[in-house]
Amino acid sequence: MARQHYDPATIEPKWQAFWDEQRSFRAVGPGDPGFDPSRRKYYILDMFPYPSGSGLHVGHPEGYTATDILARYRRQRGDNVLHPMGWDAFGLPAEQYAIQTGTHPAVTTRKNIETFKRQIRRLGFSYDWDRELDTTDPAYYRWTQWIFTRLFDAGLAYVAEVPVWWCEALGTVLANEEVLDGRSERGDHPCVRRPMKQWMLKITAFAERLLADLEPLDWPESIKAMQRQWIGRSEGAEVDFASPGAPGGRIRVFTTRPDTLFGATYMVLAPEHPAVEALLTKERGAAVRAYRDAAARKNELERTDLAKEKTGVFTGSFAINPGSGERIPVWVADYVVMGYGTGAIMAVPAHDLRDWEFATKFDLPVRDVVAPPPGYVPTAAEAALAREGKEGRSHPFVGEGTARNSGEFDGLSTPEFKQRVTAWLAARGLGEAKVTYRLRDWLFSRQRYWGEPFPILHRPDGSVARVADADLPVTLPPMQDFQPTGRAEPPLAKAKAWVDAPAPSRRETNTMPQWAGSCWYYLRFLDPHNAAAPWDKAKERYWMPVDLYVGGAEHAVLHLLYARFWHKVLFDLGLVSTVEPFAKLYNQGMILSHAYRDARGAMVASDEAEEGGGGHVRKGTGEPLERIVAKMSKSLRNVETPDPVVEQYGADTFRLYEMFLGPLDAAKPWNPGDIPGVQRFLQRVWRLVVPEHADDGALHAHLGDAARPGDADLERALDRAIRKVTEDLDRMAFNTAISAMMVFVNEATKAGQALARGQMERFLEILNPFAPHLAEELWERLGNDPVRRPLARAPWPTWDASLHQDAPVELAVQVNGKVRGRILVAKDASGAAMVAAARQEVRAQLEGKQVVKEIAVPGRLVNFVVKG
Ligand code: ANZ
Repeated sequence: MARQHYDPATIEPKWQAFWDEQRSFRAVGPGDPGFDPSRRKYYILDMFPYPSGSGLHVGHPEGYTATDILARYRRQRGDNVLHPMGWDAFGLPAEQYAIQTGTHPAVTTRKNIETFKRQIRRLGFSYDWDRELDTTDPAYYRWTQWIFTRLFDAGLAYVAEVPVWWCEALGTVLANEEVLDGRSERGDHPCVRRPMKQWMLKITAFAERLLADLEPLDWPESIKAMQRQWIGRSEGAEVDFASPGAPGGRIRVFTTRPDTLFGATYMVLAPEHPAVEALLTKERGAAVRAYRDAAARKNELERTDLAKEKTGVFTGSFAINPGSGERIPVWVADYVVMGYGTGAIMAVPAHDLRDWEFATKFDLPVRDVVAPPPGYVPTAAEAALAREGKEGRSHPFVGEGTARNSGEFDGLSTPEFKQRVTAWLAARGLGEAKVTYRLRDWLFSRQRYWGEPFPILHRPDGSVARVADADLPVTLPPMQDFQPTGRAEPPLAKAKAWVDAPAPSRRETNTMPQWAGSCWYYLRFLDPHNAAAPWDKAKERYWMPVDLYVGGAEHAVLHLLYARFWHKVLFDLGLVSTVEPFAKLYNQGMILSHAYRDARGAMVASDEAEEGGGGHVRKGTGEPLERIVAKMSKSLRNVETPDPVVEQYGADTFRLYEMFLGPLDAAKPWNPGDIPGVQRFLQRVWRLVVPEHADDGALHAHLGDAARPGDADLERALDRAIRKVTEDLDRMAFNTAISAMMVFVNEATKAGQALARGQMERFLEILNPFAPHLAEELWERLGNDPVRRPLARAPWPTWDASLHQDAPVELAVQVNGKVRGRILVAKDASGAAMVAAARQEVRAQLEGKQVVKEIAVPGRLVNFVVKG
């Protein structure tokens, strides 16, 4: 007799083919045959990947496995699950690769998508592949362009000559969000500021809503904080200072501390401020112009960094402080930037660190106007700037306190003073309350080839118009030479026939940034084959918002802010029904790898090290190395990929191992040494059903009889496992759910013939989301017809509350607030368990209706709010 092994290499392809054939994971929405509105919808989305040339690394399937487990779990719970996958395939790497190798980016992209798809499919994820999309497909970007035309029509897309980040190495401009500390986020190349004509999107018009609407979202607090910080709301006032030489006779400043008005002893304009030219006097002219030219060569960070030595020049002109009535000098200095507030400040050296430093350097007067509260201790930054002898104070004070040296306002607290002085200025026509945001408009054009062309025409008279809907998409022209020109002129300018096709108008030759396609892909998934509209409105109303969005925290600002912005534009146009796209966001933690460090602390790539001398040593030299946990990177050659693991152990083991590494949101190292242990667990599950020596397809004899009752102890163990797995899935605690299943399998193995078939089936129902290939195989071997009774749709098992210590409690089950039944559940039943039991109870009343909300109040009631 043959030995019957657990053999993932035969089981896994078999079930993957079965799911494909059966279209087991097809999501059914309004308008589709078989749509059942009474089922609760669940839209669960992964951040779709950029299909890079190197294929999947083990970090990709971390989130995908988690969402797949939840998608499968929700299907078993009876939800109508939408779980799609696609490709974010425009962008720089494909283009750079194309330039290096001479292969067209369309070809590279197609190949990379194939690789990604093959790798992802091998892991058995339950995506609805009928909805697959690719942002570089003209049938997709037709609608990206269509949305752009809506932004254009709404006045939210405009061309401006703005100082932008130009990256010489990449040959393109970049958005603020793509430049960190003056270097490109991609490739870490130096960037410089220069004025260029660019397409901008008016995201600033949405600043307040982007901020306010964050609050109710179920998102990690850290991500919300980053978005808030990026939007950067500042409350303060704008104040006019009379200055005869300035245009209009006044200079307007923005300040967050109008209460320090009497302490403003000089003013500063940004070098690019339009009033500079009018203010400079004959004697000062040459010095000011020279200074302005030098400032243009620095970037914003270099200019505003507190640690940098302050520089500046006096214009020769003066202004009047509207509070103190004093005549104060007007300077130009590059620590004031043009893009923020009004580009001019009132300088209050006693209460602002930069002003203090500047005043110290140029020997400008300091006037102390805020008394610190009693017991106040200077901050480190304040103390660092200490200098004896000015007005009896030794350091600046930037906190809040009580006004002094401020005329009629003396004695007021900082917040009171702010209000009073703002009203006082407003009454005299000298200023007003003002809210300012750090957020800048979104620089939306790139001088690259591999992106969406703008649906824009330049007319002979110099005006711009958008391409008519009927003429979309504007497809990328096939080109051989798409090298960036290195000048402001984009590569598309070289496609002369394409540019001139709409003669006498000419096409816009910039392309959209990579973020464009990902701003709305979650909407296209709802209706991916619609050729008449980007999506059907009824489908959008049904599926949106995304119930759970899982991806890396690196998208805290860029993608998530841009997508929220577009969504709000679409909402205002009546094209979507929710104000926010993603109700719940979850960030998976980073999977780390290993690297080595030599005695001098230098990093050593993983393939240069080997085991030796009781530790690790450098190959060849034997020099001792320290093994450390490090991020996966090409340069350290420590990128772990799923393929070898799946090859050797199978997809189910891979999935389980990924989830067993630790909590989903934690950073954790990849330790392949632990993989065999995980596989042993699955082998034990196999053995519970399949005897070691038997004919092909044979079962343990004691599982043959479906009517045979199970052992009571085992029943309790199973109940505990079901309960724990259910509760853990509801809080996305996958690793502890796996532990609970391991505990049960140990018990079941020990119990031997006491395991009943019904018990094994219930166990397979909870194992299924985690290890679906193995679960399906055993489910079938137990005699279930996978077509007529598919495990993928088998109801999620409930546990018997009476087997637990606590006496069960009675809950009222309501439909739209009216009591329709009563159920018994365990005293500490989870919300999900209460709802599952309640649903059974009022099945009949829910039939044909759409449940829009479920309210579970422990110990009291479950209420279904239904429509229809
Ligand atoms: C007077 C003052 C007194 C200020 C004081 C601060 C403290 P946030 O909070 O980031 O909004 N400022 C305004 N426009 C600027 C510009 N274009 N470039 C550089 N600095 C600028 O910062 C607002 C404060 O930053 C403003 O309030 C202004 O200095 C400065 F005790 O005005 B303050």
